[in-house]
Amino acid sequence: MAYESIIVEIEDHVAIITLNRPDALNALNSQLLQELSKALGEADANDKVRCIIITGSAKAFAAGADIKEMSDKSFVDMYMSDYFEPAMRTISNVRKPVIAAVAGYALGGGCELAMMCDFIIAGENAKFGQPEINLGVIAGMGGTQRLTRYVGKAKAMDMHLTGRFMDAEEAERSGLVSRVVPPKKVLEEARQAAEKISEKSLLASIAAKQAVNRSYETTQEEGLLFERRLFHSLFATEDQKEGMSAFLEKRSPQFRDR
Ligand code: CO8
Repeated sequence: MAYESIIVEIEDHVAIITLNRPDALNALNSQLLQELSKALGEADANDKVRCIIITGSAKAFAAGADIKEMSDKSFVDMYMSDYFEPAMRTISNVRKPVIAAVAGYALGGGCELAMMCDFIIAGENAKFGQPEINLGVIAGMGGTQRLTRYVGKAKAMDMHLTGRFMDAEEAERSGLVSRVVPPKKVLEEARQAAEKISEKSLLASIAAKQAVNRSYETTQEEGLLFERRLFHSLFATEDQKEGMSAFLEKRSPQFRDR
C-alpha cells in the first residue's frame, strides 16, 4: 500500500517508519494513525522484520494530535467514533520490539505514541510534554497513565497540570528515555540498537517484551510467575539449545526463531 503520511523502509531486518507530515510537525491525524497501525501490522507479520523503529523529523517526532482535525468535533463525534482507539490498540499490541527515535518535539499524542513504544532513544534537542491542558483538554492517548508509571506522580502531575516540557536530559534522568545522543545520531543509534535486537532469538525478544509489559498490569507475585513460566517455556525452543551451546563452544549463536 502507498502511504501518504508515513514512509516505510525495510533495511536488513529493521522496519523504519518515519512520520511524514512536515508542514504540521507530524501532528497525528486519523489518516496518519490508520497508516501507522497498518504499517506496524505489516511489519509485525513480515518474517524478514525483527525490530521496528518509529521516528519523525529533526524538528518533531510529533507535536501531538492534529488540533485542526479535532477542534470542531463534538462529544458525540468523539464518543461514537472512539476516536483513535482502534489505531492505538494496534500500535500498542505489536509483538516485535518497537523503538521510538525521538528528535525535537514529542508533545501530547506524540509523547504518548513514543511511550507506546518499548523504549525511547532521544536526541539532545528532544522535548517531551503533555500540553493538552493549554487547549482546555487533557491527554487522551495514555499520557495520564503511562507517563505516571514511567516518571512517577510528581513529574507527571507537573507536566499535565502546567503543560511544561521536559528536555532530554531530564527525561533520561526521570526514566522516560533510555539513551540521549546528539540529534543527528538519533536514528543511527536506534538502528544500531535494532540491529543488536535483530541478532537475538525473536522468541526470546517477544517473551522479554511480554514479561516487562506484564509488570505494569499485575501484582509482583503474578508477574514473577508469568516470567518464570515464559522462562520455562523457552526451554522448548531450539534457540535456547543453540544459545547455550554457542556460549559453551565459545562461538556466536545462530538463532532461527524455533
Ligand atoms: N496539530 C495541528 N497542527 C500543528 C500541531 C498540532 N498538534 N502542532 C503544530 N502544528 C502546525 C502549526 O499549526 C503550524 O502550521 P501552519 O504553518 O500551517 O500555521 C506548523 O505545525 C508549525 O508549527 P508552529 O508554527 O507552531 O511551530 P513553532 O516552532 O513555532 O512551535 C510547537 C512548535 C511548540 C510544537 C507548537 O507548534 C505547538 O505548541 N504545537 C501544539 C502542541 C500541542 O498542543 N500538542 C497537543 C495536541 S492535543 C493532543 O495531542 C491530544 C492527544 C490525545 C488524542 C486522544 C484521542 C482519543
